[in-house]
Amino acid sequence: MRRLNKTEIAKFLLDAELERQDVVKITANKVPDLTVEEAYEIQQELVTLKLEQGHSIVGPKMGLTSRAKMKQMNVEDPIYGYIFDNMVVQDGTAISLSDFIHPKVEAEIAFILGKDIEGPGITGAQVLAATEHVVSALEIIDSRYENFNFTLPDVIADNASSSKVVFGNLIRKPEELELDLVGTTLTINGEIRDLGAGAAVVGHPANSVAMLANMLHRKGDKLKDGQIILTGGITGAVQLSNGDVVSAKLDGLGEVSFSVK
Ligand code: OOG
Ligand code: MG
Repeated sequence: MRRLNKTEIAKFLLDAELERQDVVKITANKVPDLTVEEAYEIQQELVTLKLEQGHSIVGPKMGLTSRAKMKQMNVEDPIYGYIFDNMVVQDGTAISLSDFIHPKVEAEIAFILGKDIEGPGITGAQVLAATEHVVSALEIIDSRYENFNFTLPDVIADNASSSKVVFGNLIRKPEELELDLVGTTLTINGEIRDLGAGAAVVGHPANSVAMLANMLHRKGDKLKDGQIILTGGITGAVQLSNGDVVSAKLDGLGEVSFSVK
């Protein structure tokens, strides 16, 4: 029998995050045949450890939902992870590079739910009916693995590289917009580094939330009223450097920004 201590691996990844020290991916030597299911169990241990440290969940997030992201990371399936309250950075403020290992930024659309959503069989239309508001977001991801090099189970265990998130302050009703047609630019120091539209995210960002509800159902969980859900990068992720001024503009959802010091 192979040995798999899920709590030990969760602690290993949490330590890497707290110490800002990258580590070799789990599948390189610890558990070469780690399955997706086991990886979500490690993620659950990591979530429990964070809750025990007094942090609370803002909402689950989806990742690897666009072609741009799947191609960039060489991984084919969408995944989920969790955003915690201590990961939220105020719009327009500065982050410090010393708080990260090798951060990257991506532009996303976030959904704020007005009702619980419980799978299976949830559709994008049902998600839109249960969504109170949508906002723009910049997600800062910071894989705990060397060079952002991972397999699907590795990145799942690592809470989908979650690190920080900045939400825009223009709050809109989902029915006021065609979310698949929301044009998006990601600008760093005045230069557009990537662009896209909402449809890059599994055809429509609401489909991403529907997928999430259906994935959570497999572990007997659901999306909850009041949660804020990141639907996944519309753009590829761009490496951050000291002095960067980062902003994303999303048509109808305004601008969201931060700087790096
Ligand atoms: C995994 C996180 C992916 C997204 O929006 O696609 C993600 C990674 O690329 O390190 O947050
Ligand atoms: Mg993301």
